[in-house]
Amino acid sequence: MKDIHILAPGPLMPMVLDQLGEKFTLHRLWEQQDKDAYLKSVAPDVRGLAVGGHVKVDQAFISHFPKLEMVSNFGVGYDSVDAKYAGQHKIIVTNTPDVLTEEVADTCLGLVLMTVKEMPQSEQWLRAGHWANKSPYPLTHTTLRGQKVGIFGLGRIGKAIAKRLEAFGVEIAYHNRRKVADVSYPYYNSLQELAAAVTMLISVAPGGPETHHIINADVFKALGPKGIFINIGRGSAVDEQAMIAALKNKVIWSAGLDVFEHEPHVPAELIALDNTVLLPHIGSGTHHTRNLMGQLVVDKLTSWFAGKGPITPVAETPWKK
Ligand code: NAP
Ligand code: 8YV
Repeated sequence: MKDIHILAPGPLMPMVLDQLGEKFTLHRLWEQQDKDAYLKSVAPDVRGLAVGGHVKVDQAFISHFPKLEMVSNFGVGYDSVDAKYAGQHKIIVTNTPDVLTEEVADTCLGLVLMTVKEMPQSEQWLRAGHWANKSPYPLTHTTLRGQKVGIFGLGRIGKAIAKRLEAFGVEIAYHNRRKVADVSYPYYNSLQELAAAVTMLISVAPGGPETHHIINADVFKALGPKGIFINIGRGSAVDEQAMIAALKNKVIWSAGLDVFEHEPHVPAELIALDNTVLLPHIGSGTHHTRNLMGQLVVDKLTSWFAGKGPITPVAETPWKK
């Protein structure tokens, strides 16, 4: 397959780059001095892209590659790829579903407990010497007992989160665009109705234009002053300024966030608040799971260019070779 040219616009895990380099002719755009000139010279031959979420694969970028057949995305979320445009041009987009589901659900439950039980704040209390010199850490106002949890985005990861939450004995409800056939949790027709009905809202929804700022001031108002907001999905789904205002003004009680609107930049105002728990997008961040994701990125390109068809094409590009 050495006659097939693959471009990696940005860095990827070494195990991905090593395998792609062995199988294909791999171009490492980010390592080039004059990236524009390099792109111009290799683009006519490029048939596959291997990308991570840090690279914007929009219409303008895709248009560089007249022979492009596949975009292999490292991550289940592919909001950085214009899959609709790719679909219109018969370019397959693939992502990395399933292999990260349980890992991300584990992280979410950690974030839920950290936020509800103020674990980072209480650990800080100990480290600062307050336990010995001042007093025990104050009792928390929130508890998982009696919570009703609303999941926005009950897909693969959302269901794995719900399964874990069931073990904690909390009530669960959800909102998606469509009702899920194989669950009995109460369904709410709109995000706002869900927020009004629950005490904790967990967002596991994808990014992209359809969900952009969908979690806004009205949703936080509906969630209410005892409400806890958890985001493990995408930061772009949240109006971050509205969230900061809601946290500052106690429109909601607290938030636990793994994702942000302009990653890796987290607003100083959010960092300054003591009713937030902030994680640096570590949802799938273990060697175990990232290796599985990386292998999928390689396997998808290999399968396609070996004439074996696409593995897990996304909804916008569902066809076979
Ligand atoms: P999935 O199985 O496709 O689930 C997404 C769910 O969101 C589906 O149930 C879908 O249902 C719902 N949804 C999509 N668009 C919606 C909209 N506009 N309004 C309401 N509901 C909507 O995907 P997944 O594997 O669970 O992954 C979910 C997301 O988690 C990813 O896209 C990614 O952004 C994020 N993620 C984050 C991390 C992390 O490290 N923090 C790691 C992995 C994934 P309907 O189609 O019926 O609406
Ligand atoms: C990725 C994620 O690790 O899969 C996703 O959608 O958000 C994470 O699992 C991240 O996109 C890689 O940078």
